[in-house]
Amino acid sequence: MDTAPSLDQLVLQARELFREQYGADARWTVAAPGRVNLIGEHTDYNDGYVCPMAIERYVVIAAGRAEGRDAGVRFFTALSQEETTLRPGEQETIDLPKWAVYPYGVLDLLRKRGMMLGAIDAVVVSTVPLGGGLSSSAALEVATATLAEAVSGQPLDGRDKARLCQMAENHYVGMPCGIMDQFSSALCSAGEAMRLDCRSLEIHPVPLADPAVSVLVTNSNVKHELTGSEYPTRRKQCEQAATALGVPMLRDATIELLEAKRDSMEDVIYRRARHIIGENQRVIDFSAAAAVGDWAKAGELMYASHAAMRDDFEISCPEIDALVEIARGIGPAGGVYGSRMTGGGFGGCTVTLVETAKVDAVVKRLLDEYRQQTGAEGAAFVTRPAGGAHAIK
Ligand code: GAF
Repeated sequence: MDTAPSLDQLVLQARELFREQYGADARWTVAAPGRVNLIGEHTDYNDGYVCPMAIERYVVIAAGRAEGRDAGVRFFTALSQEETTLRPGEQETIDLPKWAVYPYGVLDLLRKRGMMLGAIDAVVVSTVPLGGGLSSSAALEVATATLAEAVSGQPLDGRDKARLCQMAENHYVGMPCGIMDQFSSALCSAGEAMRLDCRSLEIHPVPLADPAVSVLVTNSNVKHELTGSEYPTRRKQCEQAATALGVPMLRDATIELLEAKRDSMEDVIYRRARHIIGENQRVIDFSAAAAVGDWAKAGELMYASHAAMRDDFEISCPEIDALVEIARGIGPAGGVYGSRMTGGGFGGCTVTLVETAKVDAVVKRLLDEYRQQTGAEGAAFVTRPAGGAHAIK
C-alpha cells in the first residue's frame, strides 16, 4: 500500500524547507487537497452532476514576506527543485516553466481584481500524484489562491475562489476544464463526498461514514498522450449533441429525447450524449444509494459508469480497463463493491469501493494481476474524505 506523509508532517516539511531556502520562519502556511471523483465524469462542463471527495493528499505552500526586493512571488518547488519568481501582469506564460503557469494564472486574475501581494517567498511541497487524474493542478491553483487570501487578509467566497482557479486553468494554461476539480479542492468537507450540481453550484453532502467501507484509489501509472487533444474534442462533441437535441446544455436532455432524435444524429455524437445523460442520472442514484449504505447498488452504478466511459465516451484505455475488470473479478465475495476510472481519462487512476476488512487482500490481488496482465506497476492507497483548502495555524 502506498503511504504518504500526513498533512501535519507535510506542513512541517514545508516550513523546514522554507527555513532552509530563505533563512527565516514562514509566516503563512496553506494546504489544498487533491480529489477523487466517485462518479460523474465529464458531466461538469455539461452543467450536470458530479460526486467528488477531497483526498488525504495535499499541496502545501509555506511563505513569508521578502524584504528588500521588488514585488513578485518567488516559488521554490520541492518536486523539481526549481525556483521561479512570478510577477503577475509582467510575464508571458510561454516564458514560465509549465508548473508555474497554474499559480501565475491565479495571481494574475487576483491582480486584475486589485489583490496585490507584494514581495513574497514561498516553497511548494505536494503529495498529490502528478498526472494521475487526482487534480494536482487544481490543488496548486487553490493553494495559491488560499495563500493570497492569507497574505492579503481578504477572504474570497469559496465558490468565487473555485471559479477564479478554473478561469486560471482555462485562460492561462489553456485547458478547457469544468468546475469540479477546483470546487472540490476548495470546498469539500472532511468525512463526506459531495454531490455537486455544476449549474447552480449547490452542494448536497454524501456522508461516507460507514467504517466498513473504504475508498481505494489505484494508480495505473500510465498516461496516454491523448488527454491534451481529446478533452476539448469531447467538450465540442457535447455542445454539438446539445445543439442537435435543441437543448441549452446536455444537462437539459433526457434519454427519451435522445432516443427520439437518434436517427438524425451522427453515431459518435449520439454516444457522447448517451454517456452524459446516463451519467447524470447515475450520480443522483449513486448518492442516494451511498446515503443509505446500499453499496451493492452504488458499486453496480460505478461499473455502469465505467462501461459508458469506455464504450460511449471513449476515454478509457487498456490498462485502466484491466484494473476495473480485475476488481470486478474479485467481486463482493473478495470485498469489492464497485470500481471505475476516475478523472479526465486516458490513464490515471481507478476508484474502488472496498470492504475495509479486506482492503489489504484486494490491493495485493489488484496490483499482482495488473502487473501480470499489463507489465505495468500500479500503486494504491486508501483515503478518507478530506476537508477543503485552508490556512494552517
Ligand atoms: C478533468 C477536468 F478538469 C474536470 O473539470 C472534469 O471535466 C474531469 O476531467 C472529468 O470529469 O479533471
